[in-house]
Amino acid sequence: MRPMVDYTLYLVTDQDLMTTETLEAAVRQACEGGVTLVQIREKKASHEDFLAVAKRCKAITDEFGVGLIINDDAAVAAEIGAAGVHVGQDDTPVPEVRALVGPDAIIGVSAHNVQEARRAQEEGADYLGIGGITTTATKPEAAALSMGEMDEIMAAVDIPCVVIGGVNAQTIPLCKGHAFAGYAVVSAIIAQDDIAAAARGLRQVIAQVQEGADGVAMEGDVVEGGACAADGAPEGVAELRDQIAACVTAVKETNPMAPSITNFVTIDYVANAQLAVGGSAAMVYLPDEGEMLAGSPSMYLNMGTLMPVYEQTIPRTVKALAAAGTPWVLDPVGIGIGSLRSELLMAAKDCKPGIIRCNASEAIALAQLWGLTTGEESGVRGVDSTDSVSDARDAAIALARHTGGAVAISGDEDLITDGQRVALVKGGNPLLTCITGSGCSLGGVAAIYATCGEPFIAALTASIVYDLAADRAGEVADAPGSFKVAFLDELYRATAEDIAGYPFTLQGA
Ligand code: 3NM
Repeated sequence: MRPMVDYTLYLVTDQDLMTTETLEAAVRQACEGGVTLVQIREKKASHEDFLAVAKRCKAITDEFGVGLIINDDAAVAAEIGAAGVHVGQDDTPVPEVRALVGPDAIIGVSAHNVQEARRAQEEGADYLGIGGITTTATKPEAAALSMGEMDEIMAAVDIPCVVIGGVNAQTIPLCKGHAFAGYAVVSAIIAQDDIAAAARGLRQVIAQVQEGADGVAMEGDVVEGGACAADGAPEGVAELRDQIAACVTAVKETNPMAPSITNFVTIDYVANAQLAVGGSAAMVYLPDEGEMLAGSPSMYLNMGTLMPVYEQTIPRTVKALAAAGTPWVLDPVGIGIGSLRSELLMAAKDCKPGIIRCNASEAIALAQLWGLTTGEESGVRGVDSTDSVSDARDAAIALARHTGGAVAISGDEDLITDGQRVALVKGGNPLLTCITGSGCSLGGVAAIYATCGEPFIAALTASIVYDLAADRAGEVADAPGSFKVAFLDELYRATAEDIAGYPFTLQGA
C-alpha cells in the first residue's frame, strides 16, 4: 500500500536558498508553519551526505506526521524508508525507480506537457509536478505554462497534480478554480526570514483559494459586513476583517517600503500618505532605478505626467516586476491620452499587476484596451470619470480575472474585486474630488498594504482607510485646503481596529 500524503503545501528544499544554518532547522520551521509534505532536493550532495541529511530530516517530518519525498535518489529513499521519490524528465526512469523503492512508495514526476504527463502515468507515477505558474530564478531553465496548458495536462491524467515554479502568495490566487492537488514551493518558504510564518501565510492563501473554489461566495450572494461582525458575521466577512487588521498592524510594525514611479502633480502627497499609514516611500523615474527596485515587496506605477524617459522606464520596470513576482499596483490614470500611454499600458498587460487602482471610466477603458471586454464605451474625460462605479463592475471583474490580482475602483461607493468576490465600501467626502492626489495616493497606500497582505486584502484595506479618513476629516474641515491636511492626519490616526471595523458589503462576483 502506498502511504497517504497530503499535497496541499509541499515544501521542496534548496540549501543554497535557505535562511537557516541547517536544513533540519528549515524543515522543522516549515513543519511548524503547516507544510503538509516535504521533498529533500540535493542537487550537489554526494550519496552519503544526501543520506545523512535526509535521515535527520525524516526524524523531524515523522515527528509532525508529514510525508517525506526524496528528489531523484531512489536508493536514499529506500534506505531511509521515505514516503516516496520525485524524478524529473532527465532523471532515473520511473520503472527503474519502482524497482528500487518497491510497490509501497510514491513516485512523483515533473511533467511540462500532456505527452510527458501521460507517459509518466502509464509508467506508474503516483502524482505529477506541473508548471510553473511563472518562470523562476530558483530553476531558470524551467519554462512557465499557461493555466490553460496546465488544465489540459490535468484533464489528460487521473493522478493528482501539484503546481511548481513561481508559486507564492501572489500567484496561488491565480489557481482558483483549477484542479491542483497542492502547491509545491521552494523560495517562497525556504528563502524567507521567518520560514514558519511564510508557510502559515501560504496555508491561509491556499485556504482562501480552496474556499473560493468550493463556491462559498456564490454568484449573486450578498453578505453584509459592518455592525454584526462581532456576533455572527456572515461567512467570509469575519476572516476578511481579521486579515485587514493583520495587514494594517504588520505595516505599522514593519514600516515597509513600496517605491513609486508616479506623476509630478501629486508625488508629494503620495509619499506623505504612504508615510502616514506607516510605510515608507521612494520616488524614482529612471529606467535602472525602476528595474533595481522591482524586487521590493511592492511597487506603485502611475501613468500620469509621462515623460520620454518613461518609454524605457515603464516597460523595463514592469518586466522586472513580473520576473520578481512582485505584487505591484497600476494606476492607469490618463488612459486614452496620447499614444505613449497606450503603449505603456499594453506593455503592462502580460506583466500582470497585483492591484489595479483607478476610477470607473479608467477601468472600462483598460479592460477594452487589453481586449478583455467589448462593447462598453468608457467615459474617460481627461483624468476624471463620467461612468458610475456599477457601470465598471464587469470591467473590474474581467481585469481581476486576467491579472489574478485585485481591482479597486474609487467612487461614491468603492468597488474592490478579485474576480471572485466583490466588496463595496461606502464612505468618504465630496471634498476628496476638490484636492489633487487623493486617487494617486490611494494607489501608493495600496502598494504599502500589498507588502503585508494579498492583493484583495491590500486593496480593500486601502479603500477603507481612505473612506474612514475622509469621513473624519470632513468633521473638522469644510474646505479643500484644510481638508487635505486633516485627511492626512486621519490616515495617520486610523488604527487597525478602526479600519477592520468599517462597514462594507461582500458579494460573489
Ligand atoms: N521544478 P520556486 S520549478 C524544483 O518546473 C523546481 O519542474 C520546477 O522554485 C519545474 O518555488 C522548480 O522558488 C523550482 O519558484 C521552484
